[in-house]
Amino acid sequence: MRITSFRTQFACPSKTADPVREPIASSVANFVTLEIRTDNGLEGIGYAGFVVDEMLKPLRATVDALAQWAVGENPLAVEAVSAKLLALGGFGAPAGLVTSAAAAIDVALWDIKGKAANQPLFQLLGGGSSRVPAYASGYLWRDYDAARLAETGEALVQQGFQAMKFRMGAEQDLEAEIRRMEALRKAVGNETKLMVDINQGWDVDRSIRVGRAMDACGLFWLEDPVHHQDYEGMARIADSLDTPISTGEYHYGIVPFRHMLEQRCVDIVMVDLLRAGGITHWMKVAHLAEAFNKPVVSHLAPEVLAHCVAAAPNGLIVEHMPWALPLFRETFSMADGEIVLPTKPGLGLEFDLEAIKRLQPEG
Ligand code: SMN
Ligand code: MG
Repeated sequence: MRITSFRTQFACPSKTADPVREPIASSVANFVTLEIRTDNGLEGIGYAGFVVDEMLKPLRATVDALAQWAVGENPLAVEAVSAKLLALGGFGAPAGLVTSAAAAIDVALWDIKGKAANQPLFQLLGGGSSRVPAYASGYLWRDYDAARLAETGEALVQQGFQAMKFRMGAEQDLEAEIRRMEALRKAVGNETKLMVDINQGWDVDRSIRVGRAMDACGLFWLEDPVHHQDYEGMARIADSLDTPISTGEYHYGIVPFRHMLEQRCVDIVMVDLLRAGGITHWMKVAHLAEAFNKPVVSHLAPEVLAHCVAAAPNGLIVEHMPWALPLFRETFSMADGEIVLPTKPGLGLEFDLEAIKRLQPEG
């Protein structure tokens, strides 16, 4: 089998996102979609994105350049194609664009691989179940006061979510941070898993001080309290707190995860699909984490990564972030707080070409 052609398009759900309820989506829910075709009539899809408007054109140019290098290659040879594209792209430098573009292609090739084998992706990757726990991520923002946080959290419980992530790090005084957290806990009850994301906003001392209050609140994890490359600082925080530390979403490729795991700065390994380099590389990090007896969780792209979390023996929970869902005709369903994956071959996804047409950027 050979790759014969490809097509890329822009798709910007940011255009229709509500800037108050979905502040980040209205800035970064922008994508480059990719369709790859083969000489035996199979088609695989993928996308790159989660970038501001201004980055869309360079991102599409990078996907186009790398996809052109993939034409003529065997789509089933995912490792070989990925290695070739990363090398030609300058070994992932500039990492942001090249690695994301290579990841989009890798995802499309796994989709083809699943269709060729007539198996859903989670099964092809070795998973046994189409169901995987998920947590709501796109709703509880840093600038919400305690009342808004509590009200939104309660609504998510009503919708059936049993786990959800909120953000902290905007308050000047520690008491205010803790009051927000306690208000949310009270609203969602002790049975709901609560994660908190700091997006690298604190220093080590503040992380340990607020983190001790979190230990009392029973949080499921504390995410990225300090800069993602501060392995030593992250390790001190992890050592000082009972609340598990999750980090990893900001790292490119697979090698940084070796250092994070060796330095014991992570309890729950979070891996981004596009920054890792695609499904091939996401699964490698999952297996590396398994060797350190650590669970792995996804970052963004639930319609793709739910397959990977379902397949990894140490897969813990999927981030349910809905930003890319408008690109597809149908995705997964939810039942009892879990994602139920489609059992069609490959990703089980089809682009909604009409929706994509409506989501074109201006100018
Ligand atoms: C996040 C950061 C940046 C873009 C999207 C999402 C956030 C998360 O850190 O973990 O969801
Ligand atoms: Mg995060």
